Amino acid sequence: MSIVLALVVVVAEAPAQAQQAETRIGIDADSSGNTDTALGTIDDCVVVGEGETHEVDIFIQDVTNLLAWEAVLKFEPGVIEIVDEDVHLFMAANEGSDVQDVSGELPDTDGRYWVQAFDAADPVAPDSGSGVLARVTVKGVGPGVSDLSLPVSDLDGDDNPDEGPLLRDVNVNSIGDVNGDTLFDGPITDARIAVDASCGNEGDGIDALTVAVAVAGLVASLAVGGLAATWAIRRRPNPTG
Ligand SMILES: [Ca+2]
Ligand SMILES: [Ca+2]
Ligand SMILES: [Ca+2]
Repeated sequence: MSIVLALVVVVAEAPAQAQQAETRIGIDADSSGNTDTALGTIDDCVVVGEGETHEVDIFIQDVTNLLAWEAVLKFEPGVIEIVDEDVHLFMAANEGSDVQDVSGELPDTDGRYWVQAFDAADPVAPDSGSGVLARVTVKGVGPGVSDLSLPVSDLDGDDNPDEGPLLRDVNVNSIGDVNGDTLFDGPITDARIAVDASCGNEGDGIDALTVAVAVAGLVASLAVGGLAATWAIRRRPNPTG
């Protein structure tokens, strides 16, 4: 390799190192606008009706050579249920992929749904970049607001997390694991689904305004009513007259 060529290689690689961003995962409450390998607006809450189904996305950003992943999707079982999932999006986007879906509801654990997939392709077909790990169909089953999260949980109470998002790269290294317990330690974005209910703060503001207007209206009508009553009494003919 000539010195000039070597310099060109160094210069070309330096910015790529500097730009390597932290891998992030999360839930987009509304899948519209997302494609397999590109994300639109990440929505934190949607409103659906009881009996209505809706697609949310488990997304990933800035990953390198992802080959397998798993996460527990936590939700409020009285409000929504998980109907279906599709993991053949980001992981299946590159040529030669052979994505296997091993997701399912955890036994005897209301409100926890195991989403798990790996790319079994030979030769390997790992995926890099950003996109949709899984498109999950949820259904409204009762009024209320359900959190949708990908928690890191300590199930046996020994202060060490034993369940949570786990991402493996093509070399079987855990992606985004800082403390060495294999579980993902990077940023995780949660979402909410409101069934026949308001998404929260915004709605509460409107409700408070509605109440204030109603109270003002009541005060006004009482005042007008009071004036009318006073006027009627004054006009009443004098019984003695
Ligand atoms: Ca969205
Ligand atoms: Ca793949
Ligand atoms: Ca960890």
